[in-house]
Amino acid sequence: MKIISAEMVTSAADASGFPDDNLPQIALAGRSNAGKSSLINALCHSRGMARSSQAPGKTRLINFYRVNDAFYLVDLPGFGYAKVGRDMRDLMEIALRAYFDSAKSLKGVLYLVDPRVPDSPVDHAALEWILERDRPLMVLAARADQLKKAALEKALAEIAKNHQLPESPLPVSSLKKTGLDEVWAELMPLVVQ
Ligand SMILES: Nc1nc2c(ncn2[C@@H]2O[C@H](COP(=O)(O)OP(=O)(O)OP(=O)(O)O)[C@@H](O)[C@H]2O)c(=O)[nH]1
Ligand SMILES: [Mg+2]
Repeated sequence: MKIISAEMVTSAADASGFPDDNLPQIALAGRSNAGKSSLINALCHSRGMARSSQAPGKTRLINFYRVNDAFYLVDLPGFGYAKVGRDMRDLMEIALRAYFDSAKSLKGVLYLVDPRVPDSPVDHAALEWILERDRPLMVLAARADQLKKAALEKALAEIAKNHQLPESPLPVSSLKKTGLDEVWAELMPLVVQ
């Protein structure tokens, strides 16, 4: 995908703040720290448009990035992050729920799994929750550079088996910029109107 423009448009905690145009949206979901914000930057060739952090729980609101004035990449708060305190966790959950319930233009979900944790209970719960909402889902193995080839292959097979995926997750690395063209190839048909 040729990126002509990519900009942060808005950040919202509930449906009143979501964009009300009808541009298609692709959401990035996954456990906290899986690398969602970093992947948005990598996909858009941007260094710091989406804020990432070593400390999990960085993204707490729903952030909308408009790409090529044609569609949005939507950065969601991490699923299941316990250390932010009960009130904040509730707010993050409410935001996630509000997003999935109200996003008419949500065309697909990229779900990031950390291949170093191929059988996370949080991923089980989150994937089940997303599948109930019936949106096209693509599972990625993020931060793939952190495993050696053989270990990565093993993790990909385990993720597919543990989560009963129809196919192996696509490995991506925002750091090494690998797998990005493959992600765009999957997204392209979902975002062209
Ligand atoms: N080695 C490596 N590290 C990565 C990669 N992608 C992200 N990271 C690191 O992982 C940490 C978390 O990345 P984020 O992009 O903030 O993760 P997130 O999923 O947005 O996290 P929350 O906003 O807390 O839900 C940061 O320290 C990143 O630098 C990658 O492809 N390879
Ligand atoms: Mg984030």
